[in-house]
Amino acid sequence: MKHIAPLRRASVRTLLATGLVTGLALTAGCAKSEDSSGNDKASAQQEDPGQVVASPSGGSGPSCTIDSYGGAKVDLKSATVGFSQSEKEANPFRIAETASIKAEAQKRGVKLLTSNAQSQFSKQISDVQDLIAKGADLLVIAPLNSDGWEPVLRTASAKHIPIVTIDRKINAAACKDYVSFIGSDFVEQGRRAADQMIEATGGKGEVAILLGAAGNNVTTERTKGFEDRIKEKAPGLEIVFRQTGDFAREKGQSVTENLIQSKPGIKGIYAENDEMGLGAVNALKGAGKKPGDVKIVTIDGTRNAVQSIVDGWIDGVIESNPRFGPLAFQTLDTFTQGQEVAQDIVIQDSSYTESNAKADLGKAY
Ligand code: GZL
Repeated sequence: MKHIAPLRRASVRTLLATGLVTGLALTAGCAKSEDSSGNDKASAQQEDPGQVVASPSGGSGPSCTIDSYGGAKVDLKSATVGFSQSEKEANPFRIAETASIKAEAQKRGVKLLTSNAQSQFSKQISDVQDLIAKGADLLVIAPLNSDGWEPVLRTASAKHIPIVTIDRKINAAACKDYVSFIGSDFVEQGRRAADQMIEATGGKGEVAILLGAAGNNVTTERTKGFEDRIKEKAPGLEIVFRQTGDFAREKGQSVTENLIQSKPGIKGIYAENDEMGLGAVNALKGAGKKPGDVKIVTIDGTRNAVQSIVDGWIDGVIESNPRFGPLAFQTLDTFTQGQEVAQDIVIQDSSYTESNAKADLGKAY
C-alpha cells in the first residue's frame, strides 16, 4: 500500500452532505474482485443506476478526520478494500448492494476482497477478521446485527483500518470504532409506510406487521416509525398482529397463512421488507383472495414488489436504496486524503404507488 506524503489537512470541509456524489472519475485499470476463497473474478463493469444520494441534511452532524480517527493517509488506488456482506444473495436488496460495491471498485480500479456471511453473524465476524488477515487496508461492512462487533473492531482499530458501515448501524463509536455510517432513515421509512397504509385502508380496520429479523436497528426503527405514525394519525387502525418473517419470502408466506386463519378480517399488512411482502401475496393468492382484498405496504423497492403494485396486489413500496457503492468509496477516498467526512450520512429514498409504479419500474432493483 503506497502512502501519500502527509498532506496539510485540507482546509476545505468536504462533508458529503451536498446530496450529490461528484467527481467520480472513470479510471482505467482492471480491478480484480476476489471473494474470500481468493478466486479472482473480474467483476462485470456495469453502470450503477440509481446510486444512493445523501440527503441534504444527511451529513450535517459531527465529522471525522484521520487526525481524530488515527492512521495514515492512503492512496485508495493502491490499497485493498475488504467488503463484508451480511445476508445470502437470495434477496434482491443484497444482490444490488454487492453489485454496487463491486461496480464502483471496478470503476475506480481498486482491488476488492469480498465475503458473504450467509446470514450468520458469527461468520460475519470471522469474515471481517479474514479480510484483515488477507491485507485489507480499508473495510466496507454491511452489518447483519447491531451488537457484538467489539472483537473485530479491536483488531481493526489496532491497525487503524478505516471502516465505513453501510445500511444497518452498529452500536459502536463513530470516528473511533468506525469512520462513518451511510444508510437510510428507517424510522422515516416506517412513518412513510404508515402514511401509505392509512391512505390504502382509509384509516380504519385491523392491520398486521410482518416484522424484519431481530437484532438489528432496521427492524426496531421501521416498527417504531410505523406504530408511532398510526397512533398519531389513524387511531381507527388497530395493530392486532406482529410476527417476524425474518426478512424472508418463505417465512413471510407461512406467517401470513397463519395470520389469515387467525384474523380473517385483516384489512392491511405492513411488511418490513419486500421479500416478506411478496410472501404475503403468495399466501393471499393461495387462500383465494383477490388483489386489493388486503392492503399491503412494504419497504425496499425491488423490481418484483413494484411490479406487484402494477398487478394490484401491493398498494405501496417505500424504497430502501442499497446501491451504496459510489458514496461508500467516495467517503473512503475523501477520508483517506485527509479531508473531513460526516460520521452519519443519511440517504434519500423514493417510493412507489399505483400512480408511478409502471413508469418508475426501471428504477427498482
Ligand atoms: C434495509 C436492509 C434490510 C432490507 C431487507 O436497509 O438492512 O435487510 O430492507 C434486508 O430486504 O434483509
